[in-house]
Amino acid sequence: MELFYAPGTVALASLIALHEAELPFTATLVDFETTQQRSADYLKTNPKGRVPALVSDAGILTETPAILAYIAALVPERDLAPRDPFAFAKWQEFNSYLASTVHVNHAHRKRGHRWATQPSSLEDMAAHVKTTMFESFALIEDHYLQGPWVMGEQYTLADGYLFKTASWLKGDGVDITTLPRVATHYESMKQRPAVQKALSY
Ligand SMILES: N[C@@H](CCC(=O)N[C@@H](CS)C(=O)NCC(=O)O)C(=O)O
Repeated sequence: MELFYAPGTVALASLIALHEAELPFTATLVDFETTQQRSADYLKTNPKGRVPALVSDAGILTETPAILAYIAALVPERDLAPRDPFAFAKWQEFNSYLASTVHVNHAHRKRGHRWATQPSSLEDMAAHVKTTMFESFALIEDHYLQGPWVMGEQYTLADGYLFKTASWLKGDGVDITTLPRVATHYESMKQRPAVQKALSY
């Protein structure tokens, strides 16, 4: 498999997942400095012009929740996603919340041009990110994060996804120590060899 990634992006969750699964893959850098994500060549792989994209023998996958579910399904014996149908759906609920709400909240700070053009609108959106990120992480702190891992005792690929999104808090103006369970999870994740390998790209 080939994972298209850029450093500092949500693609880290997929890099962590591939290392946790110990699946063979190559990582291909998409250079955001030269806006390679919007080059004609890359758009053939991912017409959305975003990372991550995972190219496998079965086809191309985009969207982090889909990529994580696929990687977990390739190695069921590793229990990287819940087996119980309801627990699996709750796991997808959490991953979907990160993709559809948390990531979108974060993107309003530097990617406001996706939604508005007026400078005052962009400034307003960027200024509000501190609030929306705190609110969504307070929900994760109080409602989703069971501890020590997202799903409780079972480490799953949602943990790498939470780790990546939590890494945005500081830049978004949220002090992670005001979210003690998220902060503990973040520190635990840094100890995992798969995370250290993924951070080295
Ligand atoms: N919903 C997608 C979001 C992917 C996404 O927005 N990736 C960002 C990096 S964090 C990106 O590629 N941005 C490039 C751009 O906006 O030009 C996912 O979860 O994988």
